[in-house]
Amino acid sequence: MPPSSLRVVYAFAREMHPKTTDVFIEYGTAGFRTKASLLEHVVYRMGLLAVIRSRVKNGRTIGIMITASHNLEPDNGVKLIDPEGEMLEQSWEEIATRLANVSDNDLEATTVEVIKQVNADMGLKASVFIGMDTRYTSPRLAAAAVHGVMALKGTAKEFGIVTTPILHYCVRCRNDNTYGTPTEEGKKYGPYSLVSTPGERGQLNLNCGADFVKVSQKPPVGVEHAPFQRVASLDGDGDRLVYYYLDDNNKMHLLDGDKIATLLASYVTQLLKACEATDLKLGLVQTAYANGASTKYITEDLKVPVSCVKTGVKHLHHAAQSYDIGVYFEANGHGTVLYSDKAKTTIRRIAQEGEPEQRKAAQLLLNFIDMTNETVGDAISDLFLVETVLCARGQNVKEWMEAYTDLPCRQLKVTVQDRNAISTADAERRCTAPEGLQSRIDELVATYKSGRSFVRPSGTEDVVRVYAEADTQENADKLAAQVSQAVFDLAGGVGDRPVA
Ligand code: 16G
Ligand code: ZN
Repeated sequence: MPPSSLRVVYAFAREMHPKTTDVFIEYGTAGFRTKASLLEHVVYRMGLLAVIRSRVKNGRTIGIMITASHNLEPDNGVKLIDPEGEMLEQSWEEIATRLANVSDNDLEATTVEVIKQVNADMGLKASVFIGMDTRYTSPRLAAAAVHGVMALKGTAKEFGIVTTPILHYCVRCRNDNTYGTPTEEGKKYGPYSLVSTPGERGQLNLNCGADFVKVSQKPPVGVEHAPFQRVASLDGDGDRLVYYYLDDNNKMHLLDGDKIATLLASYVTQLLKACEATDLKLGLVQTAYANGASTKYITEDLKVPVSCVKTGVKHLHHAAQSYDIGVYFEANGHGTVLYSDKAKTTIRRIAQEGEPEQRKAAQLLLNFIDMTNETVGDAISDLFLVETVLCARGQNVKEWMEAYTDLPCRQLKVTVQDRNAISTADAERRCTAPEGLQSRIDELVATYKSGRSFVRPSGTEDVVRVYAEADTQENADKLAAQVSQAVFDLAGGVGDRPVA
């Protein structure tokens, strides 16, 4: 295709989706995310990029999801989904960032440059699936994505309002029809009922949702529960799940991603034993946010290998692929289970040829696999997996909780001049800059029983995050406050000093 035909890339940009801001934007942990009003030109350009990516992948389908997940309503975001239903390959994040930030005048030339750089055959067909969340700014942004796809003569298919994991699933199915049917119904979830949609005037994620429940350690505002009723909280785009219940003193008990991971891993381990698939290795992947008690339980009681990686689903997903069966969860409720081809083949064979008891266990495992959304953590699919295990074991939520006792923990954030002044190593568990901060953290941690703390720059907000755990809630709170203070002092804090 001669460059002259890319004129339309500029024309659509100028007339329909002009860049009206000079604020630099970066493809971060989960795509671009900021105030919705700053995003229209970015999403248009991601439409362009999705077409180029589809052609580089021989015309296979690419996904574009418009959402800001757990963020509040005025935000929005966009992320690309690769043909296997995975997140965009990391090396393309820089290309996405470049394309998002050039001026309208330079857009056409930069598009030509990118096409050359990635060696895309622009004569091929291109297919892009587009989905969005329920934010009121999403339809306008989805339209911008469609226009980007049109500008490079790709075919856009709109799915309207879907969860993030459903779009990942549909992309995967479209490219690999053995995985399922690329429709919402294809993932046979069956009926479920929404208990409540709190939040002032029904605003997405406001005082409710998985992130609110996990970080504030409080139930959503304005919801009533019977004691020991099992309640699930999801986030705005349906890829996070946490559970909680209130006891008879109205105290909340949270079952986070770690609790879910351990429940699922212990059940799969139990079935693997029952079907005697001894050559299949199961492993669990966590991040530094995993509660120390969960890691101890996994290692010492479940006797399952566990690895720790950097925050962000893509890192966990990648690490989980190195096991025959990899269970990965962030404490905040993102996660799923991955099964290698070897695992699937072995289990299918046992279901056919094994002894009766083995066959039964293998069949249960096959059903479990079928219910898993392996492309990315899926709150609804995860919810059914949890319910399956509880039902199979006849366990209630309290019994599930009692497998191990979480160490009390606290998360805080500190605003600093430049959060990238903080560097980390060892899966974010140690901080290598600024100088002196890690030794200060070590000193503080040493004064607490079961103390642990780490700091890291957020990938989604302009803050430094602080995590601390200790033997009591009071101590966890104190440690978190002291470490925040150290960050403030040594990493250029701005605004009010955190109160210790
Ligand atoms: C994004 C990530 C999530 C991570 C969070 C950390 C995906 C799909 N989402 O929401 O996994 O836990 O960022 O946010 O990767 P932070 O860097 O602001 O702490
Ligand atoms: Zn989300």
